[in-house]
Amino acid sequence: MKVLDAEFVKGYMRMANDGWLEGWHERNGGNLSYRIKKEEVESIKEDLDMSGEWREIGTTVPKLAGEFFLVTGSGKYFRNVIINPEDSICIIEIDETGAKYRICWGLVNGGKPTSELPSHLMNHEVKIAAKGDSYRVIYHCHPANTIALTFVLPLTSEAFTRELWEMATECPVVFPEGIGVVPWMVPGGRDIAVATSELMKEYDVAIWAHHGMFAAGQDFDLTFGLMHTVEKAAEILVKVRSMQPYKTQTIKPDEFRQLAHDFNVTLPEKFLYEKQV
Ligand code: 2HA
Ligand code: ZN
Repeated sequence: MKVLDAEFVKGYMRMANDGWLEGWHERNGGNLSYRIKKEEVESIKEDLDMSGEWREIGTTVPKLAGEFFLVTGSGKYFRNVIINPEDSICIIEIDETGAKYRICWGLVNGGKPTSELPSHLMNHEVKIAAKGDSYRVIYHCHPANTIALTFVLPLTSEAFTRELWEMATECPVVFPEGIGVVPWMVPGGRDIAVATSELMKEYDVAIWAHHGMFAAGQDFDLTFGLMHTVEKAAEILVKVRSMQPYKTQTIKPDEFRQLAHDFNVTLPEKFLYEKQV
């Protein structure tokens, strides 16, 4: 089968375009990676070129040896993915040491995978260790409301989790583990990848202060839905704070405990501290 006829490629392109339509991908902002299933790789093998040269990833991901990923290209625009996928995205294979990759399809006009490849691959590796084989998608975007909050909330997991949980009753059910926060760091390298993947051991969402957000999930719907839920909660908080500095009422710690009980999720007590509304 041709790569562009595969269902997972269609799902990937739809998600990329949905992110563009949300306004989360100005210029070349953001990147998306999908860890391709073994049977999906088999189904498109005839369309892959296995003669590309091996290049350094910039970090090592030994648990991903031999895996294939569909990823956005560095400097490519999300708005172009749906109209010119062969130019905008690529399939890469990781070598047996986990230190190198080669391009097997796509980027027909040259280029390389996303500048955030170390973060994507280290996040995938951490998710395999934490969740087994189920997590497949890592998504990075630049959603304005979440970024705006990184200028006013303390840059802690406790502050972001609790404030965003309060903004919509579905939030603690959608991300019961909470949200990680990475302080401002230079993007694109191993250091920010290490910091992000450390948080991904515990959380499915990591916010990059003054930059954007990473989300991890089992499939395109869950990962996009998670990003959408967090950013919508951030939008509500921005609106609330624009009206007045403090809330008049909110969801209280005991109400979260009641919600956790009824929805059968565990909400860590560290997020249920006493505070001013
Ligand atoms: O431009 O979002 O973090 C791609 C990015 C880098
Ligand atoms: Zn970015």
